[in-house]
Amino acid sequence: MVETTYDDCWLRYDRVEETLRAAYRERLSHAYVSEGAPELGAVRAELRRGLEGMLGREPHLWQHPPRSVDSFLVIGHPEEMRPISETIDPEEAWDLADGGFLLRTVEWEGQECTVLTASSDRGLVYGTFHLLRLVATGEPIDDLDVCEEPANANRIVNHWDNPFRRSVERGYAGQSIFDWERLPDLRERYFDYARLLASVGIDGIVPNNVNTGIPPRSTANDAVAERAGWQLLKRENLEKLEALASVFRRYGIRTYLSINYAAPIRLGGLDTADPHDPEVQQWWQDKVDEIYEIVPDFGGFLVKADSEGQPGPYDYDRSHAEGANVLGEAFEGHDGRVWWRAFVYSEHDDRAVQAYEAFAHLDGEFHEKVTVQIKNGPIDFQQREPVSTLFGAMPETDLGCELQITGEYTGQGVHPTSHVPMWKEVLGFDTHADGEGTPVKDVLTERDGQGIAGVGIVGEDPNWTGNYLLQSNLYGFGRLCWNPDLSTEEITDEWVRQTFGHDEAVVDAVSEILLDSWQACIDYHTGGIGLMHMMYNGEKTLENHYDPAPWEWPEYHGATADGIGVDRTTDGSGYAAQYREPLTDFYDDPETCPEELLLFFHHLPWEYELEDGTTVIQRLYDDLYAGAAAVDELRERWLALEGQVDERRHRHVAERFDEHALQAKRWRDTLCEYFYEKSEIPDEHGRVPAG
Ligand code: GCV
Repeated sequence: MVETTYDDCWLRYDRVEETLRAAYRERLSHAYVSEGAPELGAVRAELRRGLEGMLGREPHLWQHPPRSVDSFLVIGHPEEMRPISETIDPEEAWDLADGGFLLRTVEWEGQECTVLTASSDRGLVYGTFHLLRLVATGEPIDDLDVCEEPANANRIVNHWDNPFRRSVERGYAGQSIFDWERLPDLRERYFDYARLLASVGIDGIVPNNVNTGIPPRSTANDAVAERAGWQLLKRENLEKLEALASVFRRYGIRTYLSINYAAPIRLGGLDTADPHDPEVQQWWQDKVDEIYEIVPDFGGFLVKADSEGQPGPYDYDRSHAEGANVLGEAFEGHDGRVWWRAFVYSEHDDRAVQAYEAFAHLDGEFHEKVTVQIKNGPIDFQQREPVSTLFGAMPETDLGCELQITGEYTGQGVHPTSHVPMWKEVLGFDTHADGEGTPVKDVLTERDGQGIAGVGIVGEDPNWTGNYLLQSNLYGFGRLCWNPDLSTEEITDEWVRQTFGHDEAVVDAVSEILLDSWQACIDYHTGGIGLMHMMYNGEKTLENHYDPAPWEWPEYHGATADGIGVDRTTDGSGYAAQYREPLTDFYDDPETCPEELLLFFHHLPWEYELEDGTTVIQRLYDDLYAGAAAVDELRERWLALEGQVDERRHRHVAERFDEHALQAKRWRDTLCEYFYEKSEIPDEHGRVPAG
C-alpha cells in the first residue's frame, strides 16, 4: 500500500554533533540484547534505527557478550544474561513496578557495560527509548545510574475516532489513522504511532470514540449503521481489533474498546440492558470471555453512559455503580478493567455541580474492576477550569483523570497552545482529600487500577497533530503520566531539542512560544479571571467550539447589567461546597478566591475592585487585549526563525500563526464589545468601540 510520508515527530534521530559522537559510539556500537518476547524485537529495531540516525552507524547486535571490545550495551531481564546477573541485584530489578527499568554503567570482567534491565518486557522498551532520548538530548551516558518507574499505573490514550467512517470527533489533524475497513491488514503508520506512544511511556490505547452510536441508531440506512462504533464488539471486528492489538502489544501497549451500554440489546438481541437482569449479566460475561479468546491482553472497556444521548443504567433506574459493576464483574479473572466516565450533565441550572451529585455518594460502591474516569474540570476541557471536586470526594474508589490532548477549546490544531502547564496545575492541585498535601497526582497513584487518560490528537495529517508544534502535547502528556513531577520547562526543552535540534536560539524561541502560549490562550478566550464556555456551538451536526459567541450560553458567564460571573458559592449553586475544607471557604470568599477563577465562583459588580485596584470590567478589557497582543508576539518569535527551522515546518506553522493572530483578535473584539454592551462601561484606554 502507498503511504503518504509523514513526520517522525520527536523520534527524528538526527545526527548528534561530531564532538559528542565518539563517546556515544564507544558505549553503544555493540549491543547484546535478549530475544524472545515481541517487545525485544521492537527494542532491537529501535536501537538500529535510533543509533544509525544519531551516530551514523547501526549497532552490532550480538547473541553473546562481545569479548573484543572495551564497552557494550546489554539489555535483558534480571538473571537472564551474565553481564546483568553478575552485576545487578536481581531483587532490585524484579521489585520494579511494571514498566520500570534500571539503566546502569557497570564493570564486568574487565569490560564497561551499559546495563538495561527491567521486571517486564515493556520496561525494556521504555528503558531503550530513555537511553535513546539521552543521546538525542545530548546528555552524557558514561556513568549512568538511572532507576525509573511510572508514577501512574495506567497511561492511556482515548481516541474519539469513529471507526469505518474514519472521522475524528474533536480531531483537527485529518481522518482517523485507523482503517477498520482494511484491518486485519496493517499499516506502517500503526507501528510508528505505537513507537511514538511507547517512547513516552503510554501503555494503553482505546481506538474508538466513546460516542459509540455515531451514526445514530435512528439512521434509515442500515449499511451506515453497520459502521457505528458499537459494532466493534462483533466477532469479525474483534478479529480486526486483534490485528491492531498485535502491533501495539509489540510496544507494551494494551488495546481497549469503547462500548455501548445497550450492546446486549443491539448486538445480543435481548430486550433489556438492565444491569440487574441475569441474562444481561451473562451476555456481558460471555462477551468479555470471547474478547479474551481473541485478544489475550485486552485492556478493558471505556464507557460513556447516560451522557449526551448515550444509553446507560439510568434507563433502568439504576445508579452508575450498578451500571458499571455488571461490567466489572465480567472482568473478574481477566487482567483488564472498566473505565467508567463521570462526564454527565443534564438540564440543570449549573452543570458544574452535576458529576459530583451523580457520583460522590457512590464512593465505595464500585466493583474493584471499575475505575471512575473524571475530566480535569467540572465543565468540559475549558481553557482554564477549577479542578473537579470529585478528585477529593471518592477515596474508596479507583479514580482516573481524563485530560484532553486535542485542542477542542484551545485553538483546534491552529493555535499552538501547550497544555502541559495546564496539566501541571491540575495534577498539582491540593484536594485536601487526606488533609493538606493530597494533590491530584497522589490521589491517582495510590492503587493499580488508577491512572490518566488523554483524549487523542493524531490523525492522517503528515504532521500527525494538525500543527507541528502541537506534537509537544502528545509528548508532554506521556511524560507527565510517567512522572508528574517533571517541570513544564524540562518537558518542553526535551521535546524541542528532539524535534528541532540544539541550536540554542531555536531552542529558546520555540520553548518560549510554548511556555507563553497557554496564558495567551486564556487571556484572549476568557479575559483571564475565570470566565469560560463562550464559544459558538453552531448546527448540531457540526459543532464548532472555535469561534466566539458569548450570547449563546449566557448561563456560563452570567453577564447582566449589574455584573458578571456565576455564583457557585455555598449560597449559590453550591459547587464550592463540594470541595474539602479549607477549599470551600477559600473559594466562597471573593477576597481569597484566586483571581484567575474569580468569576467562575462569583457574580460580581462590573466595578468590583480587584487587588491591584483595577475594576472587573477594566481587567477583562485589559486581559483580552493582552492576550491578542501576546499572540502577535508569539507569531513574531516564530517568524524570526525563518531559515533556522526547515522551510516545510516553518511555513506550515507560520500559516497557522496568521490565522491564530486573526482569531485571537476576533475573540478579543467580540468579547469586549459584548461586555461593553452589557456593562455600558467604556474602556479606560478607549480601545473598545462604544456601540
Ligand atoms: C465525545 C464534549 C465534546 C464532545 C465529547 C464529550 C465527551 O461535550 O464536545 O464532542 O464527546 O465532551 O467528553 O463525551
